[in-house]
Amino acid sequence: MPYIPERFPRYKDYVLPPFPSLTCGLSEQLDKIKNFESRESDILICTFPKSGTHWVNEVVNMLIKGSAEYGNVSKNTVMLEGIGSFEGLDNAPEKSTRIINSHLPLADLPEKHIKNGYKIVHVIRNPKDVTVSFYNHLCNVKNGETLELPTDYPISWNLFVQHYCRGEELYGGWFKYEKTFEKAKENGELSDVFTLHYEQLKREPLPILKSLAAFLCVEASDELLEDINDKCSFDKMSTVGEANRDNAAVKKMSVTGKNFIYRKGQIGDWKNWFTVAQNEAFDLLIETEMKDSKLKFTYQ
Ligand code: PPS
Repeated sequence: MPYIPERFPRYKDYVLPPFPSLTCGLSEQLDKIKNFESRESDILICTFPKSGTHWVNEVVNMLIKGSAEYGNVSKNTVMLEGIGSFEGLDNAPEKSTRIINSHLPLADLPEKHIKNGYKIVHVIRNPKDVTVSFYNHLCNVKNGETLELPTDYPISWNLFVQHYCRGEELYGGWFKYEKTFEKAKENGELSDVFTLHYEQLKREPLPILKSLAAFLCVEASDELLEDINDKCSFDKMSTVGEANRDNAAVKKMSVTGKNFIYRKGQIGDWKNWFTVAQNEAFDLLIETEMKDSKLKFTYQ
């Protein structure tokens, strides 16, 4: 049983989940993304999957609007690798701020956006919680018409945790993704980047929201920040917020018929999944992979 379903399409040295909305082949889609006509006012949210993209997407949208109202564009409809047609983005008024997102590795993001140093919001989450969240995501995607998973998927957690993050997995793996971003920031290849950690946003949301507003060059009163924080809390987003917008598409893909994106929204759920041996092996992997990195993570 392969760790990643064999039917997941391959691009260069990594695989992506199949996106039912695509109207062309994966490599054509990736070419479109590379050549995407970025604008100076665009905000690109870059995350490895399961790092809090939906959450930060909602926050950024509210900050740009200057109001704590849920919008009507869901994260998935502006995720570059899953977009069926770029027409909506191309036709957006010149003066509007387009907020887009992607889980693609840095090398495959829109060239113009990166070269011209347009704004990027980069979210990082500790790799243990990302692994658990990703595993649950895959387990919750049903076999069938939308994502063609083998019928006996998922594989066991034990197998998943051993293979996850090593090299050529989904989206190229967490380690490669985060190390590439870190290096590009150090080299000055990425200039206008706001990096935030999922755990920081969870623990001290208001100072992070304030700094994010400053980065986005928007005025935001303390009252607005508090409102945004409230509307973007896990409880609200999973009940009245984004979860509703995304419901039709996500529910269709879901084994349970529920929106599986909003699972627990906690720091440290990995402790309910990793055995002592799995955790030791994973710690060793982190130590080896991140030996040259200055990134620090919060695991609980
Ligand atoms: S995806 O599918 O890759 O776009 O998923 P992504 O949105 O990046 O990450 C999903 C995880 O983020 C949690 N989440 C939140 N945590 C805290 N607060 C808020 N508001 C919030 N919204 C989403 C979500 O529950 C997933 O994590 P897990 O650990 O699976 O619960």
